[in-house]
Amino acid sequence: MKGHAIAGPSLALIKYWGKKNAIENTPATGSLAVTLAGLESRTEVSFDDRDSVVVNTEEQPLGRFTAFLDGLRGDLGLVGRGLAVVSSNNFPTAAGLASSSSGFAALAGAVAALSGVEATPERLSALARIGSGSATRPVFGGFTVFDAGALAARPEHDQRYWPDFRVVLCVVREGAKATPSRAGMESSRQTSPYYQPWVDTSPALLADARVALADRNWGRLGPLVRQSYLSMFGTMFSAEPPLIYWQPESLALIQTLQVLRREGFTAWETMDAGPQVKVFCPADQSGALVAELDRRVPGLRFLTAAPGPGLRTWRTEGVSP
Ligand code: 2P0
Repeated sequence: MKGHAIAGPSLALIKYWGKKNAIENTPATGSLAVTLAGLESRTEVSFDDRDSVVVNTEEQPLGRFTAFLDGLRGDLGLVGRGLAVVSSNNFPTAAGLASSSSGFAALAGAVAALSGVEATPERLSALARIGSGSATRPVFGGFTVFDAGALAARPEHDQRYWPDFRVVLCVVREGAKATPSRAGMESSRQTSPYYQPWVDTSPALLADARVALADRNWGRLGPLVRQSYLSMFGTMFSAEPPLIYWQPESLALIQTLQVLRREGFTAWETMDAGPQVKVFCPADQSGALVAELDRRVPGLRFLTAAPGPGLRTWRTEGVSP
């Protein structure tokens, strides 16, 4: 018997950075995100004598996974059962393309499917949270909100809500990042003088962005998206030691996008805990935008994604130990 799940990465327009409660893994700042289509974490889980986790054909140290698997077992009636996890991503892993959001959502979904428990999306979202805060969000498709202090994310608008919405992912570096988000946000919290102002200003950003999204208003949403990521990076740059995920091409893209906006493009970038730049734009501009970015900042790989579906899970029967 196997449990299976597919999840897309959750890309935040308004960012989660910092924890309200590190044990419960609840966020200090509410986030608003879009689940992406076409980029996928696929996970299958079966019972085994011991736990094992393979990601993209490489066996992983269990460190980060043990507490998560224990949490899933406790909630889903699987205490004492070993779990063999095999997962793969069809996009760069641990590089700031939100692979932990899709990976942990898919893992929660696959274990739930294996258990046979009919878990609601809200319960799956809360389970995914123990793996990664951002993994609460892609349990739902389309646009999602994960409020400060919340145990689960909630759906805001479904996948079909804004058919004109695209994300151009500019892949600056393919390798894994040096500092995982969890360590980075904790360092910001402990050492940055701008961390508390970041937390204090984030509710208004989230509220305003939800209104702009409800109006499908690029002109209002774009500056809020920019404010959120640059404020988040303010806490990273001012941490001790400073946390600098940007690469020269990241800055070149940010500056090029300022020029392209002046030239008439509706395109607003964001970044996460990595060097990649993600650009939100209307569908009919995405092709020309990629062509201009490629011309002005050559040598990068570009992926374009629309809002995608939420977590899909199923179970297959077969020999089970
Ligand atoms: C986000 N990020 O809202 C923000 C923006 C990265 C930058 O959520 O400690 O991997 O596992 O809860 O979810 C990445 O943080 O951190 C993240 P943990 P997570 O998408």
